Amino acid sequence: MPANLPPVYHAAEKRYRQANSPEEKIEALREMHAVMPKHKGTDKLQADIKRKIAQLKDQAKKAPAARQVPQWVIEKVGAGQVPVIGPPNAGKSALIAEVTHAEVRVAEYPFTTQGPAPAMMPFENIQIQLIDTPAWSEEFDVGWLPELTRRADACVLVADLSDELAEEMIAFIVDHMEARDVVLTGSVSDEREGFEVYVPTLLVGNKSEAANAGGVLAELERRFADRFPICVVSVGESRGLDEFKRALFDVMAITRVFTKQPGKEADLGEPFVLPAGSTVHDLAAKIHKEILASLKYARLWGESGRFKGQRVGEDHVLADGDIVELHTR
Ligand SMILES: Nc1nc2c(ncn2[C@@H]2O[C@H](COP(=O)(O)OP(=O)(O)OP(=O)(O)O)[C@@H](O)[C@H]2O)c(=O)[nH]1
Ligand SMILES: [Mg+2]
Repeated sequence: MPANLPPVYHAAEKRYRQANSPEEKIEALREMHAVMPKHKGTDKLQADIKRKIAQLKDQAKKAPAARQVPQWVIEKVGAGQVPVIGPPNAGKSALIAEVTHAEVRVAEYPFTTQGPAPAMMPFENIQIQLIDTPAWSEEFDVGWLPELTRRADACVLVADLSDELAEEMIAFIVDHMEARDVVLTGSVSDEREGFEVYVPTLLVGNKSEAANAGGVLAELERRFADRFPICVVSVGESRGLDEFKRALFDVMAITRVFTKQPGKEADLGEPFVLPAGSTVHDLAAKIHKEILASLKYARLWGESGRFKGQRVGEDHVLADGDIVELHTR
């Protein structure tokens, strides 16, 4: 007998699948149970849900420590995860407050931020996940920052242009990351040496309105211009923030692609986000493995095509803004 489950059931089921904690899972399962029609066709499903709730309750009671994930493991959402790192008082939190809608603590005293805090930054048609982090300096070693950065898609290093020691502070962080096999670098690279991970990084000089900012910036440029793109802002005076967003997007090396159905208009809402250099094959794989398996060819509108509606194969490399029509067998 078909179960005929209502939309509210499917919504709760989706919540269940996306839940991170047993408590959230139990809540979603209870909702699923409450809203499902009770008849012969759903007997087995009802029993399954009750059993699952009982198991989760058991788990939650037995091993509260075992399910704890480290605080620096933050679920990735949006087009990429980007920790914002730097010495005390550089304006990391202030920058995040300016470019996202998140409420973060900004204060005159150092070490204001204690744990990692995610916030979404809208950029054109995508959202980039910034993570506010505690200051890292000689006085205070944040042991988990390299771990967070290792898993990240890019990194923002914030220097304080009003601080004569800015160059040393940034060098301290870069060196200590490297000692933990996290290499902050300007552009994405496929090179791998042993356990080393390369993280594309943007260096931001903040407080550019400060009297001594020019000199401090010159020092930073002398040391790091070959290594990182450098972007100069004044969060206090809301200067350079659009350039910051664009520079971060560039460093992330993202390709945004839209899809369309044959004979229909393209859906220009939310793009698929792929690493630069991705192919038609990669796009199909990202959408669904069945689409990938039955892919015949694609038609293409945009930068990477020679003409509108050009027919291309799986290996065709996509460009930012391309519109792709996938044809399957
Ligand atoms: N003059 C000036 N001050 C700024 C600017 N941006 C931020 N500040 C100030 O710098 C101080 C530190 O800002 P925060 O955003 O808390 O700095 P943080 O890097 O998050 O500091 P911690 O969390 O303690 O590591 C605050 O008093 C801000 O108002 C700027 O562009 N110019
Ligand atoms: Mg802070």
